[in-house]
Amino acid sequence: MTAATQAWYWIGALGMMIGALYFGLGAFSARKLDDNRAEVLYQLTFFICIIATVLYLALASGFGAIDGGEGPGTRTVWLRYVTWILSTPLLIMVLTYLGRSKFTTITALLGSNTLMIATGFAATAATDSSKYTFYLLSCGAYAAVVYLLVGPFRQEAKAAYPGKGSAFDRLVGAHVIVWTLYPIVWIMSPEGWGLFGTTMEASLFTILDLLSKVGFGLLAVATLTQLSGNKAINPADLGQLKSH
Ligand code: RET
Repeated sequence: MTAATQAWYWIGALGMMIGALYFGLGAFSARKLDDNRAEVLYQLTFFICIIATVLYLALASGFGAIDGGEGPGTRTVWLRYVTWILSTPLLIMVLTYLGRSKFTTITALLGSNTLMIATGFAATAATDSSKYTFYLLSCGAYAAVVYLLVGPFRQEAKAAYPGKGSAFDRLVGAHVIVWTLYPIVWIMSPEGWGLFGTTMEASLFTILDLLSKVGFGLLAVATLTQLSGNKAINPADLGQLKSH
């Protein structure tokens, strides 16, 4: 591991720690205010960040990677797959909780996501050309994740929050843009074609992880405030008012 790669891992650990602290405090204050929905989101984002903090500390300490040099397909940062398999389902919980998704949408998302990380790990671990078969399988599973978010997830969220659907367009948009960059970085990195080196790979994945965990967590909390803050007048409530 180069000193620059290690520096990026420290940046990751620090960023995740700040995120964990912020979301952890948020969970406490939401509990005090008896704001159950906010507490759920803060709890999930807290755990996402605290898990990542510990794993970035492990990476910075030199654990979790098998370094075969700079050539294409020679480096395996297997600990990343441990962090991803733990954090991505929690991120999906954040989204589907916010969007009041159907259970079948949640299970399909969780299943496709796990398949994506499992085949992605096989792609990283493989040293012959089967690497690219696994990579394509992983991309297929990711396409299912995108389909479920853009289709059923958005539809259900918009039905649950009439007139406020644009908040979910923004949320899904941010999510899809950041997640799509992962396979692009992977194929260009030493895990794939080796178009750039391990330091660049470490920096790009660290930035993407900070965006998808801390950045997305902040966006999710802001979306909840927007959805519950400026409440639209509920016709049913009006009926009740009249009858008083
Ligand atoms: C891999 C390589 C194989 C093809 C695909 C990939 C996608 C990975 C993704 C990871 C997202 C991780 C996140 C972590 C944040 O905590 C495994 C790189 C499709 C989308 C969001």
